[in-house]
Amino acid sequence: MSTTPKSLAELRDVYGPHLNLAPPGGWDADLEPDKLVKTHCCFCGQQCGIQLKVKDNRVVGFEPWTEFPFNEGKLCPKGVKRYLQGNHPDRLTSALMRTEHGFAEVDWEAAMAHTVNEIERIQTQYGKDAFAVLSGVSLTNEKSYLAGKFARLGLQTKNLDYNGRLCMVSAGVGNKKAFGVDRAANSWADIVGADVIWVTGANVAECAPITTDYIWRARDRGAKLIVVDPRITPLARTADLVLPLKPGSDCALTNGVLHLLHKWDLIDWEFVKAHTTGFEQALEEVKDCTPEWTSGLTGLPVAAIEKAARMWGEAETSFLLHARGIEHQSKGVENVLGCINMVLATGRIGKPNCGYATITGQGNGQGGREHGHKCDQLPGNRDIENPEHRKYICEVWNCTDEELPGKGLTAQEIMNAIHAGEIKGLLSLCFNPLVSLPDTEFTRAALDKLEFYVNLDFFLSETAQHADVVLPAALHEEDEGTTTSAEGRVIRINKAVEPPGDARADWKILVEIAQRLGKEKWFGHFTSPEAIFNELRVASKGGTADYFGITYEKIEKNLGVFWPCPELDHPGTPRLFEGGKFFHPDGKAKFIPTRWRPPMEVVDAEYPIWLTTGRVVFQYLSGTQTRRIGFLVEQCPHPYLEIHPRLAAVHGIEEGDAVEITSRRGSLVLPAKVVKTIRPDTVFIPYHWPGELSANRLTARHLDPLSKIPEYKVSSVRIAKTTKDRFPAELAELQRMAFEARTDQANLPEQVF
Ligand SMILES: Nc1nc2c(c(=O)[nH]1)N[C@H]1C(S)=C(S)[C@@H](COP(=O)(O)OP(=O)(O)OC[C@H]3O[C@@H](n4cnc5c(=O)[nH]c(N)nc54)[C@H](O)[C@@H]3O)O[C@H]1N2
Ligand SMILES: Nc1nc2c(c(=O)[nH]1)N[C@H]1C(S)=C(S)[C@@H](COP(=O)(O)OP(=O)(O)OC[C@H]3O[C@@H](n4cnc5c(=O)[nH]c(N)nc54)[C@H](O)[C@@H]3O)O[C@H]1N2
Ligand code: SF4
Ligand SMILES: [Mo]
Repeated sequence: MSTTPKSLAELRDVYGPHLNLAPPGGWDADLEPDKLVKTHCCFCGQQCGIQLKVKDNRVVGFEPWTEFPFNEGKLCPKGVKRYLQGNHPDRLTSALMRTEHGFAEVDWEAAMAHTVNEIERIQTQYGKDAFAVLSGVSLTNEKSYLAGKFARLGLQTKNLDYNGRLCMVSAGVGNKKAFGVDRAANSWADIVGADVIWVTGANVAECAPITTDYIWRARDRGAKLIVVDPRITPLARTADLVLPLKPGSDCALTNGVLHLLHKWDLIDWEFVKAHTTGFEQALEEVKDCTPEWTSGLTGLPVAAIEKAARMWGEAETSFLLHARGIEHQSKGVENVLGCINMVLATGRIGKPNCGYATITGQGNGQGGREHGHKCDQLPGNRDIENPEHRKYICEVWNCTDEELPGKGLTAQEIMNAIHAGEIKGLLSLCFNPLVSLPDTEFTRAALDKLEFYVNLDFFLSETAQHADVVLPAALHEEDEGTTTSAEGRVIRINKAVEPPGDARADWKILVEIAQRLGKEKWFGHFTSPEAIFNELRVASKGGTADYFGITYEKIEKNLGVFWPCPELDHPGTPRLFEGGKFFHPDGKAKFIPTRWRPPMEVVDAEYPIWLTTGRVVFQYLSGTQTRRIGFLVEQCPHPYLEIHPRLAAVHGIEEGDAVEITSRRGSLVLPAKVVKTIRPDTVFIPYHWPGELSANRLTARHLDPLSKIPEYKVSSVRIAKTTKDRFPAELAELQRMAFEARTDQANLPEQVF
């Protein structure tokens, strides 16, 4: 309902007027802590174990937690500096309500009463489904589960979806189709013993830094590494074979490899016959996908394609890893299935040192996609349109089938419906769509059309600035619960400190709203995260993502439990599909034929350059958190245009020059970063910034038809050198902040020398 802040003073608000540079309390806080709390990093899906140092109800630092098996004490820079979010001067500590003059701090009661009135008004006037919920999977399992139940039974709207829709849904759809279950097939221990590791569309060293360690341990044993990416990422620089394909051509490559595996008879026929269906159809689809055909579409040399197929085909053991590079496409699902077909054809799954995984993104990217947080899903990865699944959940929830809404819209579709005026009200938590959805101007226009919008966050995100009510939520270390890591390991998040002021845990806020809406009978018993988890255990029982046998105590004792874990005395399942047993009713895995098709937007005379977007190691997602941490801002203060020297030369562009990048959606002016590690027909922009610096001003709302993921990884642009005075004001502001962080004058002890 608001407009974007424009003046520099207002911009400082967008970026946070402050950076946290020193530990809360100054450098003296290095003093002995009152306690150490064992928990996990709040950022990516690796979910590294960490111990937080707590003094006087403040997190003042960390110690490595070397016993935690996944990372054995190792952390990336974000994990090291995460503790600087607590006690940050920008922390929201009271509820905010929009007034004619901007936001005003209001007491909790006023914010709640207004929120509940508006929900009731909108739903009475326009129908239940006119109020939507958008959520996120930095939330624990408990909160994800609750968000699903809150939308379905608290608000009785079908329109609930989550930010995993921008992240892991292509893998989710592919995994369910092929295997009947959606989880990494293995714990990471199996990476270490593999002879060949195929990494595609994953910037492992920057986005899953601890996984690098597993891959290097394999290399130390002599394993070969193949990396597929239009950019030569830090991991690719250590690879045996790099395949820098054209953006959006992945399915052509996997089809080409399958063609060669068959031609050279590098197929595990025994496995294929005993444990899979559909191989003949998959082969039929690739019969014309010769190396020459593949080369034409991918831009890779025939010899490189043949070498890759041989390395993969002739290995005894192997592990295939992928992430958003292949999934963030309008063919995300096909790309995933193409990878799975390569794995199944060689039978290297469900055995020691053989496996397959998508590297999940957000902290709880795995658990958050299992327990009814998606528009088409019920807990335990059940299907909201399956009568048997609905019946079971109705029993657990004590509701009737009429009371349980059906399938709703996906995240981008919800935003489209808001834009079209069909959805009038929105509650969002843990989601910053103004930065993270494609086509920023469209999202901004949509948000401004909402009649009522309530946002739960601990910082005033760019999206929250468009809300009518902002409710202050709790930081990760201010609440407890569980998450599920990329490996499928369910782990414990422990509470270290109390939330400040009026801030409170998301689950408390959702339960309170539901109760005020008269839904006491469905939510009144949720008095702790453990109470929610215990209901989740029952609700997931018998589903593919079965958590019934997992308890808080068991997780603590075993340092995590892998699902499925159907009974209390079950040890958990680090490796799926052992003995070739898949989760489909016939016990077999399915080959799904994948037919090549081009991306939704291709280069042409007007927009002749491929654009791809992604991440850097020092920033996290929409940046709300990491853009406030001094050290991380110092390392990477603002976005840039990554461009090959040959393409730069054509346009007379040198390092640091201002470049205007234009797509069919909009344009940006960014400094050039001239690097040899990107295809000369492709440019890359990291997406962690808002406003005039947002990569998503350029990207399109093209979706994969099955997973509904946006095609962040492929669009087309034109570029032109321009003058530096056209850099957005934000850029100078961020450079100033980086300088401040570098010098850190304000926080240096008085006596430095
Ligand atoms: N530092 C950091 N770490 C993070 C995050 C973060 O924001 N910052 N976010 C977390 C989350 S939510 C996620 S989803 C993951 C994402 O982790 P990744 O998927 O590894 O990261 P991205 O940078 O999105 O994209 C990965 C790679 O895909 C490549 N790529 C682009 N187009 C194509 C293509 O057409 N084909 C192929 N094969 N590759 C292509 C890019 O060049 C890039 O190197 O990271 C998690 N970890
Ligand atoms: N161009 C481009 N766009 C992309 C991508 C890309 O590669 N390129 N990647 C996509 C991907 S993979 C992802 S995952 C999305 C991520 O997009 P978002 O989910 O929008 O990004 P986040 O930064 O995680 O936003 C979460 C917000 O919730 C807040 N938050 C964090 N934890 C909690 C919590 O526990 N409770 C509450 N109430 N709030 C919390 C944070 O402060 C932040 O404001 O972006 C997508 N957008
Ligand atoms: S790798 Fe991920 S979980 Fe581990 S410290 Fe870094 S951001 Fe945190
Ligand atoms: Mo993600």
